[in-house]
Amino acid sequence: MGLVALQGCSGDSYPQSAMHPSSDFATRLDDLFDQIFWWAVGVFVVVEAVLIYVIVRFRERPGGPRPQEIHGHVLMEIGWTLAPALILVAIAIPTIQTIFVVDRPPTDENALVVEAIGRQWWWEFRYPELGIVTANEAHIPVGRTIDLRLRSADVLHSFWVPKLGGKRDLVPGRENQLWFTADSAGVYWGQCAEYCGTAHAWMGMRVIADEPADFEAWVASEGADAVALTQPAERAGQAVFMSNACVSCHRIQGTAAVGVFGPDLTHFGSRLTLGAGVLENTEANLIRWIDSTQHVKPGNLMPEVQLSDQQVAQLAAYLRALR
Ligand code: HEC
Ligand SMILES: [Cu+2]
Repeated sequence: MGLVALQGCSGDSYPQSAMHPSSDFATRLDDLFDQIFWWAVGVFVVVEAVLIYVIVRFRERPGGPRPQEIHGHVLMEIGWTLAPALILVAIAIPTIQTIFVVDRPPTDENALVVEAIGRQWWWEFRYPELGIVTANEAHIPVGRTIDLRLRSADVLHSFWVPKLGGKRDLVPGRENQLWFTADSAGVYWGQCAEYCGTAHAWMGMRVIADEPADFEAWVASEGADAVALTQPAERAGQAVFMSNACVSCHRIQGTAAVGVFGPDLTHFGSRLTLGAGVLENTEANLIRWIDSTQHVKPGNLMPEVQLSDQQVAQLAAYLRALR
């Protein structure tokens, strides 16, 4: 689209830009934005052209006659009242149309229900039809309508994945809905867009749109229990996890860990990020997270548990094995 050409940027370098839409919803918003943008460009050009013309044409010249002073010009006043009013009507019509279109319930009977629950300061995703619970990264199939149910576990949050759709508030005590169909596979970045406390700026998410076959594979592995461990360090890490406070806040399906206060970690090792997008999910970053989570993401609701360096390394080996 036009603005992209002006900025000279590519879609990949701006993973969170509403100007590179990848869903029906986001495309409609982007089209609307384009229309308003070009109206604004037109107004700017006309106003500046008239202004420059008048400055040059009617400037005071040395020795020349003083410009004639006039008061009121009925035709011009009608003109500059009517023209903006008509432009506003021209903008209002597609705006209202877009509001109705994106608000219309999906016609796709095959729509996939995904519950997105905002929490201070991370996202929980549930797939009630598939029996899956995960955090911060939602996988969705390309080409199938996603019927998002938005809820909050505590305060106001707002769901916003600019390339797919949003913003829509998550309000405690009520359920909001949002629909979109992703049109191409990719990793789409999102962000909580309603101030929700200390770590609000660190409340990111990823929506990963998979081709249908990849999505099926993800469902099969994500719905299953945590994988069997192979390495001694992983087993040692599991023992550390189960004998410390971790177990009371996190759930790892198929183990004794059934906590629900923090993110579900059943398949944590297959996630791209940790801490709601704060860090890439690498071994070194995971060690930093466990060791000094309050330094990595100040104010977040996970406490720093006193552990030896060896225990932290074992925990990291264990959690990264959970694929
Ligand atoms: C009091 C509850 C609590 C305890 C105890 C706790 N956590 Fe957490 N944990 C959380 C919360 C809440 C988050 C989400 C933090 C955020 O992103 O804002 C979290 C996030 C995490 C994450 C990142 C998950 C993701 O997908 O981003 C990992 C990994 C983790 N915890 C591991 C551990 C380990 C290992 C222990 C034990 C040493 C532990 N936690 C103890 C509450 C807890
Ligand atoms: Cu939030």
